[in-house]
Amino acid sequence: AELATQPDYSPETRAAIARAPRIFINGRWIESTGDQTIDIWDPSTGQIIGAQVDATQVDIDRAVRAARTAFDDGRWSNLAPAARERILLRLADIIEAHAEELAELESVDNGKPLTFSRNMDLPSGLGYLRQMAGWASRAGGDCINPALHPGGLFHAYVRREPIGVVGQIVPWNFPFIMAMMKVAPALAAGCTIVLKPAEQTPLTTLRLADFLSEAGLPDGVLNIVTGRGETAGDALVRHPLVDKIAFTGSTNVGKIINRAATDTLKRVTLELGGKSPVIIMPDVDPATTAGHAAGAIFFNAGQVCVAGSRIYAHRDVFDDLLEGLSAQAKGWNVGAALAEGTQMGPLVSAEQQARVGGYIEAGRKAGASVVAGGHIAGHGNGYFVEPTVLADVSPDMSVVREEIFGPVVVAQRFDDLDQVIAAANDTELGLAASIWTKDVSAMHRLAARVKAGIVWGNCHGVIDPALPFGGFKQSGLGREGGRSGFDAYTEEKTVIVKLG
Ligand code: TXE
Repeated sequence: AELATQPDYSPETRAAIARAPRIFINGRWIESTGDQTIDIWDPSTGQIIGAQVDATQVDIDRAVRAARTAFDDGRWSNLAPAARERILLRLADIIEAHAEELAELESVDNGKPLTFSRNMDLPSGLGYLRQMAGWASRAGGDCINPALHPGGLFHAYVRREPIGVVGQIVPWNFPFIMAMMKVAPALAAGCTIVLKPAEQTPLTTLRLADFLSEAGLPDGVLNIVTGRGETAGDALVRHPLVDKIAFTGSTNVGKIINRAATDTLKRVTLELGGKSPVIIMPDVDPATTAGHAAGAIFFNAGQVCVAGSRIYAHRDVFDDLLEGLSAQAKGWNVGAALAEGTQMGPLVSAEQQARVGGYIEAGRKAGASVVAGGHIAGHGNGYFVEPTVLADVSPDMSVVREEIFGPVVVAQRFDDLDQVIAAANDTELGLAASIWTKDVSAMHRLAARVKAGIVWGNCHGVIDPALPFGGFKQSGLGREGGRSGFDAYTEEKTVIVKLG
């Protein structure tokens, strides 16, 4: 089928991409100390549409020093918590007033359908900001009675204090949400920030800088610097004045960052890759469940850390499920991000398209059957890959073991609970899983045995700012969201006072 082409951009998008490359430090747009830039492209067309700064080590140092000063002089951390809360809520309102503009910018930059940016990315990112704003004025520690001393001899309590300067490095699959998931709890806790968006998708993060002073955020509290991971990102991770690094991205880079942060024993939270199983029990309606399973993998063109990339369907429903799933794959409307009716856009980059194409090829060579899709679609030079379903796979194939991060799912059958649990857990990753059944006890038995940070029952991909989010095993370290997400930006301090 013909893929719909990209309509013209709005005047707001044209203005945002026409800007000269600048970084945002200490409340001001400034030029880089270097002269290197990185292209910005539209994945729906493959066209270069703008440029961003490729920050130097000196740029990173400036940004970190601005954040350090802003933290150390208490201009943010010493505000009344309710004042921080109000500023964050005001920021959310300002962003919301620009929601339509930001949604289009996100779609142009990342390639995701405009309806999704509008109805998912913007509301969800704002949800994190508003949720975490509330924690600012609800934080506190416990008052604990010492165990080895007579009552009344000591007064002991635990304070929670902001960690300090935080370096935050985000990926390109949900640029706005990821930025909010990181910025919101850090600001609520009283930390100051150097935020680096992914080089593929800097646009909404840069636009955010324009709203900060209007919201009342003091200068230097949130600094935004663009640049390459291996240089700018690495300089941030190694900087001795940074107290914590929060990262979302690939498992490989997560390990590199964790090692680099060890030199100064920075606090580290990592949200890394996944290979999440979708377990389908024999009592479901296969046609309906096939639709849900398709959503679990093809949403955002499969560029989702919790994508349901391994389907395990019970033998009784496997054939019908596979048939329904391939009908879904063939029926999804693939096209340009801004085109009417697009359900799945392009992948973010030529690199990602080639990587996903390579996995499909490797699967084919290893003997997998391509039941639907399987092609890279070259239309209009956008980075499209067809929704793809692979069957007849074996557990050792790379398509079963590795995160593909594209619209590619492998479908396997199982006979009983023990077998499916063993298969589902046969991975070094452990981010998420979903279980589809009407059998309540099977649901909870499975939920307890799957090694994953999030387990969904009869749904997939539901993420909420009130709930912890993060991975077991090599899917990460620490949690974002909820109380644990806020606590991850604080240090505990125990105070013990002898009385009398
Ligand atoms: O990710 P990278 P890439 C997975 C997914 C995808 C693969 C590669 O499987 O196919 O990663 O994507 C910054 N020090 N995920 O290469 O490199 C970089 O600038 C400091 C899963 O794009 O991990 C960007 O801001 N920073 C994932 C961010 O890390 C470094 C989302 C992510 O880039 C750095 C994205 C370094 N040495 C990809 N190297 C998820 N969990 O959702 C890179 N960066």
